[in-house]
Amino acid sequence: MEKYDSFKENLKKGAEKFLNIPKKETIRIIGHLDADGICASSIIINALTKLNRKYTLTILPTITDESLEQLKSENEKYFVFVDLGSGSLDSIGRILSEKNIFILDHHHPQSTTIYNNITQINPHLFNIDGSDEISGAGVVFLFTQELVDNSEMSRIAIVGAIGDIQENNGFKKLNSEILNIAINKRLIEVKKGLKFFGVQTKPIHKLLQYSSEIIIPDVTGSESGAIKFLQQIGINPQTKKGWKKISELTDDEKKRLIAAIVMKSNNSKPEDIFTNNYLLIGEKEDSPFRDAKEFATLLNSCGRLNKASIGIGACLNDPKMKKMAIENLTQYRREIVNALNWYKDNEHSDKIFRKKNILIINAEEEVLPTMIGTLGSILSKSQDIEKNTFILSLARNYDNTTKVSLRISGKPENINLKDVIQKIIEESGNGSSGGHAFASGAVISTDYEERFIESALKVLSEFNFELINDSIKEDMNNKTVINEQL
Ligand SMILES: [Mn+2]
Repeated sequence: MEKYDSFKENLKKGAEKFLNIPKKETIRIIGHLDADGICASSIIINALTKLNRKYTLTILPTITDESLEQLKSENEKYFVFVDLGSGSLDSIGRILSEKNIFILDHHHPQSTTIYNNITQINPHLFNIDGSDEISGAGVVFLFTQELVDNSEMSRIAIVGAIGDIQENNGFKKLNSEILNIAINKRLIEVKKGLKFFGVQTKPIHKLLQYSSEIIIPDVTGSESGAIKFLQQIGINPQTKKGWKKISELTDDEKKRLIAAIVMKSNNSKPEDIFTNNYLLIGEKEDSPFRDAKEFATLLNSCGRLNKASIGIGACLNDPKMKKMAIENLTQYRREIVNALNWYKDNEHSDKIFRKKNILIINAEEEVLPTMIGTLGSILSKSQDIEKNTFILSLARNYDNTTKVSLRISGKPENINLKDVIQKIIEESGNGSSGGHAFASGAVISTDYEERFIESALKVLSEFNFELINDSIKEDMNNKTVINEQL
């Protein structure tokens, strides 16, 4: 049987099993705290509501033994992990051995061990690459379609895939099947547009100024340059009400803008300038819910500020929650500024340690644990940090654990940050890791901070960058754009 048929067969079987859960049981959903995880959670909630099932939901940044011990002590017997779980398969199998578990995930399974109490639905088990063919939200969507008609959530599955950076000039097989459902149901329309982030919501001159994709000499990075550029091509950057957005241009003005960008930018290929925009039908032109990319960013910011429930409400199309999600974005931007200010103020204190190729930041309680990865990502792209510098940052959670994140500047090839952090964990003897090649993280016990930092210094000092090919991978560069362009 073809691998896709086998996967779908598996979805069907899993769904049959799921429907056998007695109606009186409350289903415990555990979702991942990122845009994809929030989408995945809302998709299953939508289906369970239709099926008249009772559920409770918890959103976790990562699975730890402590969180599993907590779940073990709870009364519920039926658990569904969405967009996480496979990476902790053995811990779940060991600690939750008395529970009935469903794992709907697209991350690499930790092992090939079969647990009788675990039904795992994961494309990797069928040789389908979950890193770019389907997201957690996509897996959950296809699963729920076997339970009940949940097709209105296809648009949210696309937001999830975009949140996990699975779009690259279109989608691959399974994601594109889901997109077709959304297009046929008139939920999403795909339009070619300029490769700017925030096309729907930001003024044109700001798009030009802050673009990291379309580079125009004297315009990119300069507000006055961007304004002048618009004036030179006969576009007044202002309206009576304020700064003009792309949606306010006439067709003729749009053509002139595109022609001028094509002529003056440093990008030679059209695919460097244009991108697919996935637009949610029914959302207003200037709404952050209109473009799936902006929607995903909004969900990320909800997760980072521990307000995943607002994001879930937004995915379920609750108008009040959608309004709160937008307000949350303002708060999120403020937190980014706070984190950067803390860094600047403490650059020369003993909380920040710098040596060649290594920057270690221990923010302790000064930066939100959910923001520490964002701080690392922003620093990894900053001019002040030398190329090939590992940025290891730590901030404390409230439960005597510490969140660690690892980034690297200059995006060298052949370095997998998930492997690197795993090595540090093994060296220090404490913690569990997550993430991927270009952004990884861990949760450790706060008592181990010092030992972890020592181990990190040992592991990170062993890298010889002269031997590492540092040519920049185009797609890797694109992957971080979404979260940080705020
Ligand atoms: Mn995911």
